[in-house]
Amino acid sequence: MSPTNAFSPFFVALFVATATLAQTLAAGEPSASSILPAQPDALQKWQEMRFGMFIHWGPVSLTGREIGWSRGKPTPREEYDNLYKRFNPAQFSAEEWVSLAKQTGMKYMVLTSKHHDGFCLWDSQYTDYDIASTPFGRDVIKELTDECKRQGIAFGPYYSILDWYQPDYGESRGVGPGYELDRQPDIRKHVDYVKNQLQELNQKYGPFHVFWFDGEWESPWTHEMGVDLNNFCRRLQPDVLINNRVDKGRRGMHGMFQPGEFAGDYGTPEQRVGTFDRSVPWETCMTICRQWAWKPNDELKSLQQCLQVLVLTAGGDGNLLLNVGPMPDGRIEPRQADRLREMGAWLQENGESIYGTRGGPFEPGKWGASTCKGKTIYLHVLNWPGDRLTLPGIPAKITSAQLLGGGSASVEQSDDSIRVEVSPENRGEIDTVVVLQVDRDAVMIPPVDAP
Ligand code: JFZ
Repeated sequence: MSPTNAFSPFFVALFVATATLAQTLAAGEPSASSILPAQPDALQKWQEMRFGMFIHWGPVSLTGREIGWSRGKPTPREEYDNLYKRFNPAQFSAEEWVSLAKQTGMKYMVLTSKHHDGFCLWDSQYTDYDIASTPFGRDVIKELTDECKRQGIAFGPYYSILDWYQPDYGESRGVGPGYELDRQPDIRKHVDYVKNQLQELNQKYGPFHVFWFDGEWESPWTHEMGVDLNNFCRRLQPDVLINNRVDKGRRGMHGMFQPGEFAGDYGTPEQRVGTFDRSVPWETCMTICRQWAWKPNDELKSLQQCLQVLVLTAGGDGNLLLNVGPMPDGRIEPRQADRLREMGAWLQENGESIYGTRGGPFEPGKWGASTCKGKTIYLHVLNWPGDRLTLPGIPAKITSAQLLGGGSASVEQSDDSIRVEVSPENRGEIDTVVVLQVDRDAVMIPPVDAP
């Protein structure tokens, strides 16, 4: 290239433009195109599963207090950080846990591989604060992932980014046992630790259906780190899903976010049913009792509460990740297991109105919720307002109506309303599922508000 050409206005402009772009990227400006997205197939398969088991477990179960949060108060740090030396859940059986998930009608499982307290439920080469250092010694993640593969349950690790045990994490709660760091905490070292562990998990126990992150809200974690970690996971396993707690986009316990602007494939409403949303995938996480980790005599939700949550979630177009906290002996508490099996029995009868459906077209309300699949709409009537239920009209013709599992339902349709009647003796105790056939693809019917 001749000197004249190199200084031509065109090359000068190109040079300036490139330099500006490079500067922008180096400064870590949010750049939507830099977030590697989920594979649509993987997301759809996950949505079709609709129902999963969340498990919060670790040495903390010995105290009956909340995982992570009870470290320091009320359990002194010294004591909390040494619980693992007594952790010996001799009755742990991966076979029983996974069988229970199956009997419940759950299609996937998410387990706290590492919660905020930093303890690791697998044998990690990056720390000794792990299951291999307990008297138990068996690798919980190994046994569970093997069993999940055997029984056809998808598995994903919950992984807390914040780590109050690792000194390099650097948040004020984050001083580990005996650590007197003679230097400043270094978040870059912590990020390396996180990435090393995720790679290790994936290599030894993968593939996973999801990396379920948490603990993104504290100040050491930034948006740039979130995008970077998202892309790291995606490169590890291109078809994996990543929840939105990888990045800073989550708006409080509502759990929703702006995809594209922030990393993550789905929203994570916590301890509440998410609001109807077909454009951003979401998953409600909720405890079957009140605490995430096991607590003796914790208040257990009734079957009615559990099924209402499941139905309202599916009707809002979301997934449900229902949490159990196993006991220090390794068993899931029998009364919790019984409740789950009751849900499973209901799903045996009514599962076609949940799995593989989308929420709507009638948005959830006091009356209940609806789901749909193909040319079928499932009305889940949770509260009959009287003799009949009146719903707003839809631009589709209802060609038949009956109860799921048999039994008659009568429907009168006009342009602006639908009146549904089921005689009281034919109504379900908790949920009456009315199956409507319509003359077009029900998912294409625009969602309507149904208070
Ligand atoms: C988080 C965890 O802290 C909790 O232990 C559990 O694992 C849940 C699934 O996710 O929940 C939070 C997160 C943040 C707050 C409360 C609960 N907060 O900032 O008050």
